[in-house]
Amino acid sequence: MEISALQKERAGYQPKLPKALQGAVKIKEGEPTQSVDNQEEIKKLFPNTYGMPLVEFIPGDEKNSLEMNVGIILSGGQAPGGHNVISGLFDAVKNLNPNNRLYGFLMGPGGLVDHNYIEITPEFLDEYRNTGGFDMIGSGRTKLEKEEQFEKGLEIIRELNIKAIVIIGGDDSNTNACVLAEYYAAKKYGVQVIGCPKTIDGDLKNDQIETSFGFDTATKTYSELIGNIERDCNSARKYWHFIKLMGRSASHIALECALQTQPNICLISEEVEAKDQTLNDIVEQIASAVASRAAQGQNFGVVLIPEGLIEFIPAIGRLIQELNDLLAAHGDDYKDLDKAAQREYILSHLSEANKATFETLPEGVARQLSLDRDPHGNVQVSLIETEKLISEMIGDKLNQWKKEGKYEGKFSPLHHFFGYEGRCAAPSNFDADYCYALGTSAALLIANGKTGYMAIVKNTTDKTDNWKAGGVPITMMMNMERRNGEMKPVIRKALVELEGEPFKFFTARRDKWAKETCYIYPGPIQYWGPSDVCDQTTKTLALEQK
Ligand code: FBP
Repeated sequence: MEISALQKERAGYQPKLPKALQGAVKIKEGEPTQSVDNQEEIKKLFPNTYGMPLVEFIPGDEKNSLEMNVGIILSGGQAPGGHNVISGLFDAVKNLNPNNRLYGFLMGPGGLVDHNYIEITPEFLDEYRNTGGFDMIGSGRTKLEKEEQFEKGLEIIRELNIKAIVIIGGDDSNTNACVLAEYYAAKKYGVQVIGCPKTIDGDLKNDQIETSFGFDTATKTYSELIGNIERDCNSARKYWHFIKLMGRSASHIALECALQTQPNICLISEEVEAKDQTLNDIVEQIASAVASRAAQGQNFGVVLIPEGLIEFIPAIGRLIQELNDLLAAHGDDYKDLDKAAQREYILSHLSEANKATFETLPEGVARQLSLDRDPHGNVQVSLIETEKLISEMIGDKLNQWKKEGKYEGKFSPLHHFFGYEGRCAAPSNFDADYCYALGTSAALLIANGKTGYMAIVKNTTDKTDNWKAGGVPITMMMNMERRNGEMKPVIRKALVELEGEPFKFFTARRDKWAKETCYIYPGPIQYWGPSDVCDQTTKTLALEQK
């Protein structure tokens, strides 16, 4: 494989491993845990993996030389650092015993079920150390939920003499990891399952998980691009840039990018929901900012829009809920209809209130909401062009105000969507170190006989040396939620907290950013140089942990 000069240099980077993970370690167990909600139901569904204690690694006396083969799966959307989780796991597994083998299941959880795998060898792994992407073994969104999938997986697990499976994924994939761990424990198969917190969306976090990996690199990459656009915008002074940012539900990415770049406007879906705002309210709010900048002769600006916004507008959220149930219940007869008949079908089945909302939506958006969900039951919001929808409506509003003599100015919108541009970026030093430590923790959880745990690394705003590592029972993060028309146990997603420090920091400054031009141009991620340039965490993490 041909590689760039940067990749060559970067391959030699040795991730900084926290002291807690160096040398011989042992486990310190805490108190038994409880799920975040619906304790009785979750306990009943997970009798073998519920209530386990939190664990932390502390210095141990002797090195364990356990023989154990391990299987690894990358699941869901790409996030920078995945290859480093595999490197950390590989090095730790080999360090325990050089005969140990690491197998990578190909193209996501489906690889386990279909027995598609490779053995990860040192030479093969070396090409991927500190690189972005999931191309080492590929990723996929197959949902592991059925008994026959678990049993099929077991066949190859037995054949390869695998002791444990590590699933690197977001909230949905780790929910599946927990279900799989429970199933193998209930059947007493002796196979362990460990999860690892991944997602650029940043919504897999809680009291135990400070951040999901990939969020740091992805937001720095988007912020670099937003900064470049801001500088262009401030140079030409003639466009309004509408930038949609990934993050299927939560607005952590948009908020973090706003903190890094100080755009004129950043919408936060969680606030829209809390204030019960309509699409029209949002349009008026942005149009007013455009008008007031125009009054100062500034016909330019930058607006950040979180990808998940549409689902958080309460009326549209209610419509999506009903559509989810409708599609889950009537999926088959609906699928074979043509476009127009599908629309008719939906309109004739929706309740009056949701029908009214559906009819007000532009046809493209309505159609997108009525298409198949991903395997986890999510609307594919990355395909909805919210940035165009909103800017078009703002244009209409400004024209109306112009006619009424309330506004004078020029409004030329441009549109961007940043998502795929950042998901495979070369990991920042933070993500490279964090992921390597997560992989090492996963290996040590396995060596200590744990199953149904997620590997964790804490204290991440301190120097790497002082990071702490251990595991959290996945059941601790679960509650019951409605999915595809049924109540299911799932990991609770972390949305932007309106009382949290990052949001408060933003709201204290946003009026000034809207009126004046306060852009910050963060520039590209740096790998070498002063530590306060190369090793800084996200602003979100810094504010949350301050
Ligand atoms: P994960 O939750 O699996 O990490 O994926 C997150 C994400 O990148 C979202 O931001 C985005 O909406 C979605 O994946 C896009 O999905 P796909 O990769 O299937 O296009």
